[in-house]
Amino acid sequence: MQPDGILKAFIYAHSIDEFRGRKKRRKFGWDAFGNYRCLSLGHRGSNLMEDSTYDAERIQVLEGLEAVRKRPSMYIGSTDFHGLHHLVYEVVDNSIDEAMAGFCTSISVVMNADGSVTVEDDGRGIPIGMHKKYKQDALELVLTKLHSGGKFDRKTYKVSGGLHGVGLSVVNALSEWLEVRVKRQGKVHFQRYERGVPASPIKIEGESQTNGTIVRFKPDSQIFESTEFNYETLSGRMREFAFLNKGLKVSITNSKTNESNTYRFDGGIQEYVQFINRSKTCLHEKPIYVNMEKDGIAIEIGMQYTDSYAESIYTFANNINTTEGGTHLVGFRAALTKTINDYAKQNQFLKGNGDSLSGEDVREGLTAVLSVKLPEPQFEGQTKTKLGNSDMRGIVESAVSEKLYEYLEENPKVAQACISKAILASQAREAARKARELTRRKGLLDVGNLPGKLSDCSEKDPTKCELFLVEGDSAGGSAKQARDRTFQAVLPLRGKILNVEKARLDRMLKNAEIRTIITALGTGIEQEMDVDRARYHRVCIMTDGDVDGAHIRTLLLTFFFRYMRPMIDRGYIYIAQPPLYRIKKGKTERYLYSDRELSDAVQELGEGADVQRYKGLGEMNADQLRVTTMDMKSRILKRVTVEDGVEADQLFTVLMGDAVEPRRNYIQDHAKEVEFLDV
Ligand code: 0RA
Repeated sequence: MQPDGILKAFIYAHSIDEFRGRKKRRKFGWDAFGNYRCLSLGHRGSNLMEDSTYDAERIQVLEGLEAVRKRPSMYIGSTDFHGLHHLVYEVVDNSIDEAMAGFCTSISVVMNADGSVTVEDDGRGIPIGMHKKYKQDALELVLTKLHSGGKFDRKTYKVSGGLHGVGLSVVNALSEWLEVRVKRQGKVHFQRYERGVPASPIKIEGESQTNGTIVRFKPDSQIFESTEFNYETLSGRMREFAFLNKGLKVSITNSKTNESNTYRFDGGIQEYVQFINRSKTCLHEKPIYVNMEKDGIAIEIGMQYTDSYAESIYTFANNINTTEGGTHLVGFRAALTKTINDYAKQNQFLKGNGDSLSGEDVREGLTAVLSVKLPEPQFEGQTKTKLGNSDMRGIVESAVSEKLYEYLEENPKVAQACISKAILASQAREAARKARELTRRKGLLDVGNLPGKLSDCSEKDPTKCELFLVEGDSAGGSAKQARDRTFQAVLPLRGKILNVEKARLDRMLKNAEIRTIITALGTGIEQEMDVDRARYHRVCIMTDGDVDGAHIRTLLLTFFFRYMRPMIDRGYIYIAQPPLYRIKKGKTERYLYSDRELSDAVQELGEGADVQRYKGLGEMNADQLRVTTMDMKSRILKRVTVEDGVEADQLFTVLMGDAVEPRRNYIQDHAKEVEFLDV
């Protein structure tokens, strides 16, 4: 999974269609437990026999772990990059729980040279000692029995739990080996597991005055597509954990490269908001901050207005990023709209009696982070990232209303700045509404009235349809010839599209290229957008491999990120991968998609091979474009996903916004990766 070009580390593009040469051959057969499974994942029988308490309970445990190994995706979502990193989050989650319960102040994560990861905390340590009911040591139970973590009544609610909340046993089952050290009762207890099965009894390794848990595990290469951890990814998540858990120290180290970071934020979410806004121009210096606990529910909110046009609201429930929103977000929005309107009316900011500011108006330019912690979170929605607990709406709404009104009254200057901005937003929205009405009247947002430039496909089922957004009329022409017209549509884009980071909606809707894209997609825009009306479930951005191409791609991604985010979240946006080189020797001809492929091919074909570098799509004829970039059988498409919404938001602001200084700094910092960025 290679991060894509300039969006490296923030928006990852994942290959679909095929994983070249990645397919693993596995042998399947019947195992000792009567399961049909991959035989190469076998247990070491001797481990089992060593222990005499090989009773029914134990068989159950093993069957539980077998189930995990057979269908890992059911427990950790996938066995790709995400699933792999999920293992670390799962272990850290347990330490975070210990921190939430008030017993742990520091967590450290180390990527070891042997590919394993060590997570250490200074909590109470996993309980040691025979468990009466299960007739097994508590430590072994936590590590081998599914969901056993919750079986010991840990007083507080399980706060984090991870997206899948599956516990240490799942990590254990999916690790080639796992070693746990528990510092408790003055001793260091040690046990090793192999593929979830104890490889030793619990031993006392030494003495310790302090308490804590150390888990070291090596992900199983028989399970995961790749077992290489990414430092940036882990580091970003650890930073998020630290922001969301005020005062907790979280450190991360890559022992291969000696990179290291230690995060600790005593300001919690207030600092998080400042961090997100660090390269934006803010309307007030300090974020408005709410931090309260009531009836076992914790609410922490930070909010700060900036001069930008986008709203950036991030919500979390029990440390999980609720990207689909939910009741807490609904409550927050309701409180914001109502409170700002109340204050504005009370202080004669709004003239007419019927005048009021809409939700969009009061959220323009707002950066907010909302974090709730509650006993039994219900996660709903397509990706289980929507909070469902209905009482959260009222709780958040009243908390925010009260604190926000208080804040506005105490800070009249800030209040005035925010409300003036909302009024401007309201006026712009009115202009946009008029523009939209105009466009609607002309039928431009109407699917029945598709732009002439669009060469549509004949298929009508959106799940099968693809739209190629192609840079330039000439490449557009080749793409039209190269496509399969039954399901592939082509829309050539002339020149640069508008930078939406610097324009409000009304100006955006006056831009011909943007309008054409909206019409072709059929979704509408912003609050009127309905992703279910998308006419294509694959929208492929196809630009030249030069500076201009990279710029146009970024402009398009900015547009989708800011105004059609659901298209990205649903996985409908892709980046076409035209080849970078063609190598030819005699009758052998090959297209190469990376410098690595090129050097491999040069080695293989030896002297006298002729290499051509493609700078633009225009250098390929229609046949070449088909084979290399458009034909399902031979192309590679990369799906655009937002790995980290906060980082992506920041990146778009930096790259496409007004401020020159942060952009220059970013480009200097990332000079090596940013091959094609013009300043
Ligand atoms: C169950 C019960 C208790 C603590 C833990 C589990 C625990 C698990 C992990 C995993 C990583 N770090 C951990 N720290 C604690 C409570 C034990 C007690 O009451 O003393």
